[in-house]
Amino acid sequence: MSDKKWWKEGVMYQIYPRSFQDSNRDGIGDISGIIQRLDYLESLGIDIVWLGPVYESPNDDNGYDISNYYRIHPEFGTMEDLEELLEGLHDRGMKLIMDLVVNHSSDEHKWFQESRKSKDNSYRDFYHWRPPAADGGPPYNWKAFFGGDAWEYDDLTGEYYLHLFTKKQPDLNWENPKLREEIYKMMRFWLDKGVDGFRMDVISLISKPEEFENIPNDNLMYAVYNVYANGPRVHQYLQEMNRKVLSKYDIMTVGEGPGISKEIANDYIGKDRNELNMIFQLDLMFLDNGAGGKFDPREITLKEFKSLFVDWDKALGDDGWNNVFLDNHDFPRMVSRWGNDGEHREASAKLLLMFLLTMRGTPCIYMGSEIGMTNVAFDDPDDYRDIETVNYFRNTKAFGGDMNHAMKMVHVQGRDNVRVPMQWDNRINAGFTDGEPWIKINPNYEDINVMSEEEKERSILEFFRILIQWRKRDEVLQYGSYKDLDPDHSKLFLYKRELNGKERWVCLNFSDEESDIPREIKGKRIILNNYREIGDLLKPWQAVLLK
Ligand code: ISL
Ligand code: CA
Repeated sequence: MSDKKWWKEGVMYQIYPRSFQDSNRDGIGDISGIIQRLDYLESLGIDIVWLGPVYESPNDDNGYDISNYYRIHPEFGTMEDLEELLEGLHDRGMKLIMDLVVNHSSDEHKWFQESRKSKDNSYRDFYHWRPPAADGGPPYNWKAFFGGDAWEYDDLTGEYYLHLFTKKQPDLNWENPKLREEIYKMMRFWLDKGVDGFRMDVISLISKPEEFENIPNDNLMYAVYNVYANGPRVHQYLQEMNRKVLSKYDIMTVGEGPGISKEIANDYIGKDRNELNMIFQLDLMFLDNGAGGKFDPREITLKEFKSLFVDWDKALGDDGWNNVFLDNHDFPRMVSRWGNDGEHREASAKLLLMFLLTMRGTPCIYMGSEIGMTNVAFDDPDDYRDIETVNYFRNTKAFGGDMNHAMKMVHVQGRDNVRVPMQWDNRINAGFTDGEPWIKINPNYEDINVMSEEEKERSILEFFRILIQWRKRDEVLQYGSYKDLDPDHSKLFLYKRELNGKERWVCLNFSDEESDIPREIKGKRIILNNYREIGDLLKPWQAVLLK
């Protein structure tokens, strides 16, 4: 059995601050808005809130471009608000994890402002600068995550700087010990305030190759897994960070890990590594990317989905610890992507929640999943806000691509699917704001909202609350071993959790069709079922937990 830790027993809940609750009618979610919803958060039974970035930022990438790590963006409130939120969560027995975005800063951060001034500025080496190629173009052929080149020319000094994300997100140079000390100092500032840990943005990318080289391939995922991630000194940096900062506090860390494969995951999170506690592995999120990237997706089968979880569980074993999630602020809504958000929305939303809360690993639920919120489909490109989507539309147009097709792809894959506001009730703007929201509301808010879920019997929300209570008082679900009982089945995900002779079975029908009841669960006692009963066949998206 894995060692006991509070962060293995807790349930995480992600808040995207811009879209949770507006409190001052400017149409932007803010910290005071979250404070107004503290009782709701408590009522869910969640333990750990992961708050997206609320630091000062020009918002090129909605706060993932930080211009001052010590200040709260005025649109989100003040430092006092943040302290009040922290206290409010602690009073209710919940913890707060902040987003730590230190692979890159904003180009408006004072470090970068200094760095670009001259080649001998004392901040020059806080970033990666290189002279142009012989033809004056970018020094290397690297591509950025959200389209275009990863090297940007700056005519102040006639050199290029590296940005793996937008050009307003220059990559920090971790080789520089002065930079590292600045980061550690900033981390201590937040930990000393009492925050309970960090979700570390793209932490797998902080160490760059010793020698930059061209990439023999223009597939972004190839670059991520083979060049951008897991650089030669990433473990040295994380061990140093752990020794100098993390180990001094009772906190948890989860590193976002694009490019970390299961074979090397325990190098980051293994017990004796003294680096991180968990990673968010992105293999599943990237699995459907086709040759043209995320906007060129392919179908994936349930078998692939299952084996990914099974293989990761096996690879981490009792040395590492998984984090289990099916969506976040970067990927489509889980019920739209992995379930059926039409006819079987309620059943499939419940099934996916049961999956999250019965797997081995700390579950992380994205806000709105507890009420089965779905993807959104705006008709007008101007209704989209996310820089990745905006760039994609722009590039499609520039290269004479099919805009209708692009729109369809955005409806399926775009990040704004999950960034539209939380749906609280059926009043105008879904109870999110009394002003003009920064992005349109999903028109289905009249049917899908917290208030109507609270009023309904056997709602998704009620199911979620019951599941959480089970998870929290059941050691078998927390620490028990995990075994897939029928890896080849094309519709069912059937697994067993086991601890000290106690067993739990989870039977999930991941399909729009009925399915046979597996013999393994016959005669077992039902703990929780997303249908009223269990007949001779499993219903579409039926989910049953048994003992
Ligand atoms: O969003 C993605 C694909 O559409 C991912 O590839 C994403 O870029 C990757 O998971 C890293 O994400 C994190 O860092 C980005 C930021 O835009 C994301 O919101 C954040 O979660 C840069 O900071
Ligand atoms: Ca506001």
